[in-house]
Amino acid sequence: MLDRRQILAGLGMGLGTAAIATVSANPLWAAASIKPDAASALLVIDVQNCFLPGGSLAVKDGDQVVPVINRIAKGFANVVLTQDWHTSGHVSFATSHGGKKPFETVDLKYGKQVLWPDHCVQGTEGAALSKELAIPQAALIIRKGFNKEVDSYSAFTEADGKTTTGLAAYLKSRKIKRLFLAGLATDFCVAWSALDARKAGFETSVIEDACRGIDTQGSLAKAWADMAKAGVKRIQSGDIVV
Ligand code: VGL
Ligand code: ZN
Repeated sequence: MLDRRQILAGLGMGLGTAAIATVSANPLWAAASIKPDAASALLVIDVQNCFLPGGSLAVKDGDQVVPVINRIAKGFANVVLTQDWHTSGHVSFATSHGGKKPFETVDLKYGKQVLWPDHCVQGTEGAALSKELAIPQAALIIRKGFNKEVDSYSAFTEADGKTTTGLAAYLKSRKIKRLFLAGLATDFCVAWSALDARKAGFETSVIEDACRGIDTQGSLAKAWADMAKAGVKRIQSGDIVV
C-alpha cells in the first residue's frame, strides 16, 4: 500500500525536482515509518549531569532530550548507554594547559584538541547519568575518555584513531546492523560516534530532536555536513515506531 509520503511525492511529479525533494524529504506530518527490529540498537550518548543545565559543560537545552529518548527507547530491545569518563587532570581540560581557556584548542600528538571546562570526572555526581533517564532494558554502559592523555568523543575509537572501546565488536557479536544515536552533544560525541559507526559498517541514523549541540566555532554545521557525507541519516524521533 502507498503511504501518504509516496502519494504526495507522486502528486509532486508535475512540480520541479526541488519541490519534490522538499515534499518527500521529511514532512512534519509523516507517519512513523522506522520500526526498530532485533538487529537495531539505540546508542544513548553521554546524558550525564555535567552536560545538563547547571553542569560544568552544560549543553543548551540538554535536558530536553531526556523525555524524547525515554519515549523512543521503549521501541528498542537493544540499548547501549555511554558515559564520558575522564580522569582528573585529563588532557582535554583547559586547566591541564597553563594559560589556556575553555573552547580554545591545542595541538596534541593525535591532532587538534578542543579544551573544555573540567567535566565528567570518574565517580563524581557530574559524571553520573541523568536520574531522569528511564531505560531499564539498557544492557551495556560504555565508558570512554578514561585515558588521561587521549580524549575519546567517540563511543567506538579514542581520538588517537586506533584504540577501540570494544563497542563495534560487541554490537557485531550481538548481530546488530542498524544504529540509532541520541544524546549529547550532537557536534562532538554523537557525531564522532556516528562517523565511527559508519566506518565500522553499521547503517547509522542520528535522531536530531533527541540530541542537542554545543556549537563552538561552527562545529554543529560541520558535524552535520561530515555526517551527511559519510552516509549518516538524519531522522526525527517521530519517524520511529514506538
Ligand atoms: C563531549 C565535549 C567534551 C560530548 C564530551 O559528550 O559531546 N563534548 N567531552
Ligand atoms: Zn569529555
